[in-house]
Amino acid sequence: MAATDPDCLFCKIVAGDVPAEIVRRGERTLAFRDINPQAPTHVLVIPHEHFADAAAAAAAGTGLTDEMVREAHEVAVADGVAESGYRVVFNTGSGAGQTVFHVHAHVLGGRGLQWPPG
Ligand code: IU
Repeated sequence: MAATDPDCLFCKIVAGDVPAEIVRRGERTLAFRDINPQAPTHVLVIPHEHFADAAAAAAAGTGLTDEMVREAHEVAVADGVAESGYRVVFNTGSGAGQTVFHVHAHVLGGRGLQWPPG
């Protein structure tokens, strides 16, 4: 049985207890639009299973982070931003801006993206 955290907002979205604008459902992942979009395409790809961050998900050794990146690409294709370029971001740790401690890949596209990021 996959790990869940009853206090985790994204676990509640996976369970359907908190609404979200879902754009893709995978076997192990869910993709939904960010409520505070930073670009025309701003989608979060999350696993059903609860891991605090990308490093923890990768350490499980089940290919989950690969799957999240594949799903991020499918989101970009579906939103028509794959060809112009898009960004996949895993904020890891509060110092890097992580505020929700259920691993999520931000998929950002549809506008020019600056480097380095802020
Ligand atoms: P962060 O990398 O942990 O900072 O990203 C969390 C994101 O989750 C952030 O962009 C929020 O706008 C987003 N989010 C959301 O989409 N729905 C919510 O109910 C909450 C946060 I709370």
